[in-house]
Amino acid sequence: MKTMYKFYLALLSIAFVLGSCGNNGNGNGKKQGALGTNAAEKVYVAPGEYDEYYAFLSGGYSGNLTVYGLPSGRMFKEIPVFSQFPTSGYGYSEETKPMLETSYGFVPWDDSHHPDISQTNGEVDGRWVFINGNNTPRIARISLKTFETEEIIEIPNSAGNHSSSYVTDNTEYVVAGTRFAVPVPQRDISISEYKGNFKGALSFISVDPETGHMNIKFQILMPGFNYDLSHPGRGKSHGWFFFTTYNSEEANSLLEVNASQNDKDFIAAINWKKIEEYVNNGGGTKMPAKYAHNLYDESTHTATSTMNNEVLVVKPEEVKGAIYYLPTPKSPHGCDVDPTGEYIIGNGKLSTELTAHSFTKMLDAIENKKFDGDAYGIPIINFEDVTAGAVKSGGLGPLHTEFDDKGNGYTTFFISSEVVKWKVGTWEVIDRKPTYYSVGHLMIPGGNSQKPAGKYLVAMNKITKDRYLPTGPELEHSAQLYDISGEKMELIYDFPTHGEPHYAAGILASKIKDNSQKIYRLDDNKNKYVTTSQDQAKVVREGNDVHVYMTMIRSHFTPDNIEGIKVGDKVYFHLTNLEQDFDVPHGFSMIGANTSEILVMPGQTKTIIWEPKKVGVWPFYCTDFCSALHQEMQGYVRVSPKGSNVKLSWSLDGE
Ligand code: RUQ
Ligand code: CUA
Repeated sequence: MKTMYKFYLALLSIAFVLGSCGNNGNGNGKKQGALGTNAAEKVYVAPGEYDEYYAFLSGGYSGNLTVYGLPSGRMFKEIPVFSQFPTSGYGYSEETKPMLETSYGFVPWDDSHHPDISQTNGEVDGRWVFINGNNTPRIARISLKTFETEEIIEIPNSAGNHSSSYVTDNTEYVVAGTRFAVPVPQRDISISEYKGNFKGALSFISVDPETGHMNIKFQILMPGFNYDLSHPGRGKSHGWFFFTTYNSEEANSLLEVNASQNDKDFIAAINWKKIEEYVNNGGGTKMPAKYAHNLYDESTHTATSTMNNEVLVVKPEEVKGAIYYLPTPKSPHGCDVDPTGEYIIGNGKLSTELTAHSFTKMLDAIENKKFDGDAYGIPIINFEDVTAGAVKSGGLGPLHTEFDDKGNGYTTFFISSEVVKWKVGTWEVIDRKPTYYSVGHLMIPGGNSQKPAGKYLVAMNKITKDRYLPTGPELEHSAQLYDISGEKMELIYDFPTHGEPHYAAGILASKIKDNSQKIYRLDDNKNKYVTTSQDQAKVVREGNDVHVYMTMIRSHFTPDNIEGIKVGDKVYFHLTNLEQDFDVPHGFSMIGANTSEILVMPGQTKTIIWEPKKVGVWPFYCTDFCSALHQEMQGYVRVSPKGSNVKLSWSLDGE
């Protein structure tokens, strides 16, 4: 077994060298592509025209989500999710700080991996996008009306929340699976007792069809393997969910060797409908678990964080006939289901082949008990009785697969740096195109649904090297856009991405565009500290706390002069932007404030705190160039010594 492993390693490194050399020709390949075809025309979106698709790329270690247009590759927005974000003040303003609360306290950073758009009847519907925080396990829901993070729920009993956050055909559930097995409940035990004692929790989070609100409906406590990626069954297999596993060896050290011993690991097939029925009838056990649930209320512009104290857990043996293991070669990474729901593709990352399991064969094998033993009581379906075939591509290191609308699959190969197109059902390879370099995920708009759009494919590459002008040792990752409308794929564009995009989700622009919110209506603003007109602006002292109810409109603040503030005070600036006009934010910046500035959208209220440290007269100003007289949008705060008797006073409009 060891020698087998060494053989793979050798194979991998040779291939990597070959791959790299082959690609080192720099711009040459690109020039041929661009000059040899009408590639430029295909990606050109003329000034004033719109892109055809939105693409939402995860930001990886930025913790955020970025929004691009396809085919232009133009970046429209970075949406802060699991990170404090200076550009908008998310996670800095008093209203949004609760979004980043967890059972570990305030955790203003994470590693975001897999965005997935909500679906109705197996089609992406453009209402929300979900994304996972990998490090401190969380799932976020982002509104595609406001493009703001509206909800974050922490996932207990989980670690390395990686096989997440994929949604079912009608967004009944968004799923989160643990990559690292951990003791459940967490306790002080020796790591060497891993085997048999650690568990892998798979969480099914229900989504309210109206509000989108998330709730952990149940967690399945699976054997302690590593649950790497997942995808829902769809169409005929709707009601099932599939998760790849590796480390079925349950090793706890030197995993690169010890977790590569078994020839096959598993795809876990979970009949969630069956388990849902079980818990709806009172099944499962409530166990104590602390996890935060953070919700942003659009009418108060304010988030709240609630700590939950228990979660419903289900052990596999409690629900007979709901969970099976499908043997899958060589530490599979991606777990992808074709648009019909018939085929479940395992991308064995130490393999050269892809394994296609058949849902129909799986049901038949279950019915006729074609099992090959079990793992901790979970039946293992006999390999021959569940596989439908293999894609023998000759590529190395398959990671992820997506599908088009014409019965083709597209798989990325990390080591041989390529995308391979193959036919679903016959498994023959149709085309292959190099990527530059080391491609991870790929995305076809609507890819995780019954209705993918077979026009563009975005390859998300891990290594950029010489694709762009150098920017020091660190380069942004590179995405590459392929036209997949024809028989052969055509590379038509390169564009840099921000952070490390893992997965992405794409959707026709027309499904989002007209629903996108333009302003917050002032008369709907229910923020506790809202000031709806300038004559209501005021300054209120409560002991050492001073509340400034301030308005902003082109091109002044009300009040713009405040006196009677003292060293040692805590000044709350409650800022309301009175504009009711699309795209006219105002910013607020106060010298010495440890949150530099805050951006307030039309009709919105936000609060920042300033603790004056020094006596003097200190200016503030608007940070967003909002009108010809933006530079005049400024004011002063007079700060007197502690104990001074300068009276609290402020200027109102026209006084
Ligand atoms: S992973 S490059 Cu975090 Cu989705 Cu496969
Ligand atoms: Cu308001 Cu600049």
